[in-house]
Amino acid sequence: MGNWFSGLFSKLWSDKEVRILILGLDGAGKTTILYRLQVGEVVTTIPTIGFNVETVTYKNLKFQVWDLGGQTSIRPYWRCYYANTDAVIYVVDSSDRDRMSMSKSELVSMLEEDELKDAMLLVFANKQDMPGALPPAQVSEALGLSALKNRTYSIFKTSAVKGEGLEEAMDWLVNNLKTRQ
Ligand code: G3D
Ligand code: MG
Repeated sequence: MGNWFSGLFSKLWSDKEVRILILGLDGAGKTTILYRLQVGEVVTTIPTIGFNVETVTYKNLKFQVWDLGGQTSIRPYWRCYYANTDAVIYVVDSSDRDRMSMSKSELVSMLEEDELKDAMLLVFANKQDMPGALPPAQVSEALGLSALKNRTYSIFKTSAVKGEGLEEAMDWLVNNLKTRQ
């Protein structure tokens, strides 16, 4: 259990479950981030072929992770996980310019889900350590974040492998979750 994480999230410890989804295209850095949080054992389940869900539960916090993109046939299964979601952490590989538009369309269609209409959005412009990584302002523009309506959101630059930017981002998340509890 990372010290910074437990300190940060101690504000949220109550009886109410807090559900956070970590989503994005494959290779964006989601699993790396999940391990970086050091919240406990990562459990992988496979509800259907080609769809792995990684789950970490710590006290009343539940993080669930899977890859967006790819086969449309498995999309209906994602819906089972959307209910009662408090926040979505959307992870983007800032150096993957070729798939930025795919990342945008996956984000847009995910946010159209009715079950996610009240979920706040935290975007990680990840892999900032890579040469040619787009800065967060450009990632924000590529994802069309300024067009979002009725959505509490923010974007942070991160490097999951270096562990940079995660605390600042999670701090924003906790403070916003706290105001809603
Ligand atoms: P995913 O779970 O979103 O599919 P992963 O992504 O967490 O498995 O990460 C995919 C690859 O990107 C991994 O490399 C991982 O180490 C790397 N990665 C994740 N975050 C960063 C980052 O911030 N910077 C850099 N440079 N690399 C990152 P491998 O080589 O194991 O496939
Ligand atoms: Mg993964």
